[in-house]
Amino acid sequence: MRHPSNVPVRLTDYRPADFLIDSVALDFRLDRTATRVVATLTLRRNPKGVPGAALVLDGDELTLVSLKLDGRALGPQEYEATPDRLTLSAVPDGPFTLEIETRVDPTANTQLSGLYRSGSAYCTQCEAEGFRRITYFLDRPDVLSVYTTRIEADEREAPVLLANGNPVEAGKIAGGSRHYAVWRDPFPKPSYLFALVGGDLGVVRDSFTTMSGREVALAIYVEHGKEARAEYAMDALKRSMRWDEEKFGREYDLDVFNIVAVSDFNMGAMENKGLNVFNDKYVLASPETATDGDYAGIEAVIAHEYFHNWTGNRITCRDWFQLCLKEGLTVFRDHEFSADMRSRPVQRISEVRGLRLVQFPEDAGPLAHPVRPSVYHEINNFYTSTVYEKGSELVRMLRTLIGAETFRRGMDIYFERFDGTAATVEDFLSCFAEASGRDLSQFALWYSQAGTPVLSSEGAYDPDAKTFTLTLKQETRPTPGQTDKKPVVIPVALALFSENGQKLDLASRDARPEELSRGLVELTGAERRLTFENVPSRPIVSLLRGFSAPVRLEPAPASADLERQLAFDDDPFNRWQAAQSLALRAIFARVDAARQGAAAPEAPGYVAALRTLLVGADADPAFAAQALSLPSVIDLAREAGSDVDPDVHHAARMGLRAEIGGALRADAEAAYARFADKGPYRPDAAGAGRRALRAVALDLVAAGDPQKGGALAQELFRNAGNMTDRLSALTTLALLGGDAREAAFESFYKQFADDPLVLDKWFSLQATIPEPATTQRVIKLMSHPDFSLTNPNRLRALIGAFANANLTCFHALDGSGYDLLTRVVLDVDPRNPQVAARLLSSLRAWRTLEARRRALVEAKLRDIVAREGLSADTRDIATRALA
Ligand code: 0A1
Ligand code: ZN
Repeated sequence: MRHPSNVPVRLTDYRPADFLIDSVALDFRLDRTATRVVATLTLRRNPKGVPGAALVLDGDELTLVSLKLDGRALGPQEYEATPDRLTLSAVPDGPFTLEIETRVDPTANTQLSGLYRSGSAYCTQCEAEGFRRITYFLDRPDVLSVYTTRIEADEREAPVLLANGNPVEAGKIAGGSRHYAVWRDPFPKPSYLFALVGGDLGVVRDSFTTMSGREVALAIYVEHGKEARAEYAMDALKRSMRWDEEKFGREYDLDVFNIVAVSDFNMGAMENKGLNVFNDKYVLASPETATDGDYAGIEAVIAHEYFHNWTGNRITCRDWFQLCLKEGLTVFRDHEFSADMRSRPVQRISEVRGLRLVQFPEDAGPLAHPVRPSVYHEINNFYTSTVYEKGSELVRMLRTLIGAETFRRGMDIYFERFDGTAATVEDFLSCFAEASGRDLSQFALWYSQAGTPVLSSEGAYDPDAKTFTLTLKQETRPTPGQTDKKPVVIPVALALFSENGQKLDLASRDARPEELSRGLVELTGAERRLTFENVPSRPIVSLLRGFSAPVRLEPAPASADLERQLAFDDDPFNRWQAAQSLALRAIFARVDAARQGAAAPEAPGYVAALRTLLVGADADPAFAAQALSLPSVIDLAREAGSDVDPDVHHAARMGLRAEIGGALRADAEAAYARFADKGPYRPDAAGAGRRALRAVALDLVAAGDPQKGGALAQELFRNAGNMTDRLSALTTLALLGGDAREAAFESFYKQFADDPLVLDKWFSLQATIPEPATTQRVIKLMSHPDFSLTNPNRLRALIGAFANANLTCFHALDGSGYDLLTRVVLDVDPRNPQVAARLLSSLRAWRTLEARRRALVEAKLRDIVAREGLSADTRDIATRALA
């Protein structure tokens, strides 16, 4: 395990590497506990490096077996080797070869970084700094090399041998059961994109003809017997390949594209060149085992990793500070893909929900950092929602500002100019500055400034002059280490509607003509005032349409305006936003009343609006399902911003839910019946929308009439033809409680005991039951034979779900939730620091809690940082969380 270093890595300290590695030949002899790796590197001095500098290669827990320079074995006095560094002070300037033999133990590698075992397979994970756990190397993204990989293994144990690039050669080794395969990747790449896999795996094959007519052999490797469950992923892969050609002109470049699904994986998936390795959660699906959400997730992650081939692999990052260069851009591309494959408005709503759920709290708390951070202690902790999701929002904003066509031209310049290089955010932006002729220096602030800007608006109507004056202001609050915030450029998409829902033409002397014609004004300073003319009556303002910038908009319009917006705004995102704002207002009114001991106020206007949505749901069930869903307790905590008491928020939310359920009972029952599944299950957006609406209807029935809801849920649970419906039934039963719930959990377990991905759902759902007994249930589940502290998916399913999605239990006033989390974090930390640190990040918003809970968390964090032997990852999160 790497131990904390007190030396931070800073963006301003970037220096080119002192050496370049043109080619790498790797020779692996796979063995469960003693794999031998021979790496032959062709090196030369980098003209941009420090002249005469020693060659210092990175390592991590490595055992050096032997070392040769230009074929000559080196004696121990000629180099210095420690587990985490290999130093050679005297090396030639011109090209020379270094042959390094190391020995690694894949079975003991519980960190799942480097070469490790997942089930009976060997696999690797090298991003960000895992390659140095395989061999000594210049393990940094700006050192690009051509790789040849030879793998040798026992054929009975590992009939399948894969690495990056194209297959070159394979055969048996005489005199035994061993065989080998050689792969060559002609595209220079950084070490973090290296991968190999060896194992006994089933495979699904297909092929794809690229836009220039080249045939690519596609394969997805999975556990034997699960091949049929990879069909949807294969279909998503082919659609992704076609989409990238059509939308970005990007063609695939190797003869093969391989995907391997493994069950032990720290993250979602990894874009290794030509050999993507996936968490099996994002590959395997069947109607009986996967929900609509799982299918959508598979489609998105398959696309994401495939799109990295151009945005990440062909053009990679100069250093890890530029992570958003590949991640933000690739998330933007996968979001666009999903929008094209499914419903664009529903996709946008779910993107924004995701952003607000994790990124906004991150940006408002002690772990806040810019999309491009300027300092880190542990890079693994920067695979964050800020880098990914906010990073994607920045690319989207850029497109909004310069227009889709100019954006595409900028992308073409980017691909053309930076192909084969390790680039920076500045390189990226320069392409769009050139394409648009705009100065993007203020836009660049979005990359360096942390925190979510607050956009506030104020409107004043003058009935005599028939003018409407809109004042927009922005402010970004200080974040750790950044007190002085400058105004950023905010594209504000807007429209004005008359009271009867007519969209008004925008006329104003305070805006440029193209701002008015596009309905997009730019706020570049702290404040901007716009007076609109020819406004016949007080207008309804639709602001930040389509969520045109990642900001918090304050205040929400008056309720009467929100109700109108929900009825007639032609921007679906803002219709959904209006429903959310109404719900938030209704819940917070209940919170206030509860705090004052007053009777709960009702929200008849909101309820009436929901009735209209429910009755008219047939037009777009997926949208209606989103608009009918109440904000979660996490949403409430974020919106409250301070003095958060999840118990009070949960009670108010449940109160409003009961009010809605009571009022809409008949409509909900009717919708539940109307949206019953017809025909065979299809994982498409239309079917998913109907099922989502039906799940919302079931929840409303249960809210208004628990008995009826329970009966319907039991029936659905028994007869469901797919996992989506079965899980919505179980979710309803979980909330209702009682014997029916326990019986359903038991029968679910019996039915799916052999299916790890389904069991994850079983663990998760139990962990999120919002009642005090859940903490004990979770503790008990930790002794369940199917629980495991070593499988990241299982750990996230139980502990991650508890800490992130069960706020009332996790934040219980007796501290039991915090005890549970910290116990697990400390237990997991020595084995898998990345996963431990990520679990601990669930405390990202602790400073917004009310004082008693805050004190409990602070004590826990102080206790953690005082521990000796903590990993760099966990120490970094705990230390920053206390900032
Ligand atoms: N680049 C991958 C995510 C990833 C990052 C780190 C990993 O190990 C520490 C693994 C995967 C992606 O964006 O999909
Ligand atoms: Zn990615």
